[in-house]
Amino acid sequence: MHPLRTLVIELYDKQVIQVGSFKLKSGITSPIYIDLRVTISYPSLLRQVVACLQDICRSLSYDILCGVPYTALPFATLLSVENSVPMVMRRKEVKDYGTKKAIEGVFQPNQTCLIIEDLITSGSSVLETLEPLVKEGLVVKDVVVLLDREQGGKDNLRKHNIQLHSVLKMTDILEILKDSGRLSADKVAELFEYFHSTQVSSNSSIPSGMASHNLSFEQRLSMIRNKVGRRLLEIVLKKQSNLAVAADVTTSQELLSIASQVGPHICVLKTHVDIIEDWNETVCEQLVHLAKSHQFLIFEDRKFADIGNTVELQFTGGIFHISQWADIVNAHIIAGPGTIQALRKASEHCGILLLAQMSSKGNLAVEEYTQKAIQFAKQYEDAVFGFISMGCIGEPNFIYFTPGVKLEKGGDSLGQQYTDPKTVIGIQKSDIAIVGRGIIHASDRKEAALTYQKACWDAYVQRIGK
Ligand code: S5P
Repeated sequence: MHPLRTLVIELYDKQVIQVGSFKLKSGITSPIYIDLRVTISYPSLLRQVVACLQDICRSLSYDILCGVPYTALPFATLLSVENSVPMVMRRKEVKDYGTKKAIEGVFQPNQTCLIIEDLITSGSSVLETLEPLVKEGLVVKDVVVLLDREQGGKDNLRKHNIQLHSVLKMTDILEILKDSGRLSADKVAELFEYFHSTQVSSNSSIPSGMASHNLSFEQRLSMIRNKVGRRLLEIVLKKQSNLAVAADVTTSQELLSIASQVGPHICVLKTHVDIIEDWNETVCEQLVHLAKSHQFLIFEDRKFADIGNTVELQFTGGIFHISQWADIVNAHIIAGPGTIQALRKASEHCGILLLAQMSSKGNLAVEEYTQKAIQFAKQYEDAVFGFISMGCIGEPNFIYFTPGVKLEKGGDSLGQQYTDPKTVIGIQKSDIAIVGRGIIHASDRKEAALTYQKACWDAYVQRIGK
């Protein structure tokens, strides 16, 4: 029998691969569960795994090996011994105490390091290992993985100029399990459908520059340069809420009623002031008063996009005088840095978010655009404290806001695409979830806000492993 076929059947028979309904660490339910840690309990199985990895490693050139902790560590160790190639280890814990090294072992800058991983989904664990290796001057070109779930990892790594080599793909596994009679054709068709529909698209996945940090809001507080950003994190921590509500309603009465209903459960209330038909100064004062008493920030989602001079007028003037009451505004980067300069010049009390990605189908904020937004943010870090993005796309000194969040996945008829809070906060590692119709259209908005608050906060707590 072909060695890969033997391996898959053995992985299934030893229950390394299980089919059923499993709640993953991320909170997502998956019809398949793969626990490659089990392989250390079966030396002959472990030997087969390593032999298959070895077949791929043979064709690559490298000076040093590094396994992604923890499951791939024994694989890397055995490969290291087998090939007499030295190994390094990445420390998994966050290094915030000075002298401890991020990478253990002896190595020289510019040596080529081959990363070994057990299983890849989006590629985020590999990227977490990649970052400290690159920081130490090692060169990483290839990753060898036992199993590719084919959910976006290969593309994500390619964006970092890293090539993924896999022993097995999910498709191969399912075919082998079907052919060997382990799974019925219907079951396999159902699993194919699941993997197809849960593809991590390149827009919702982590683009290059993705942060590998796993720092808590407490740890990040002192890293944020802009004072509105810091104030936001203080509120988030105090209220244990990383929920922003998008109050997309058209009357001031509804806006104020939403602000008082959801106020205790949110850190930010997002407005579109230009859709309120009866906006006036008194409404504005009442909203600001509610923000103070319930302790939330007001984010006017104006999406400034014009040349600096026009933006300054739009921000300070007209009938809305946004600069006088908004704590946060956002801007597209399409017109260049002048937009940011104008906002920064007009108000130092207002923090800026840049639109680096969007939630809507077919949007044009692709990888290169996202990278430009990150570059602008770094340039104006005193005023820009974060992004509108589909997850964490940069470093921990910025805050990531994600719109298009709803407990029920799907979308609307005009291109909005929804992702659930657990995925947005737990997997895509965003910080603040923006929920609109999920709460606004609920029969009991207060209760819905509480449900979302809990879901978003739990996902955050689980992510940082508190
Ligand atoms: O890419 C984006 C950016 C934003 S700010 N996609 C979005 O949906 N938004 C805003 O988030 C949008 O303008 C709306 O106010 C909110 C989403 O509302 P929902 O009702 O679809 O949750």
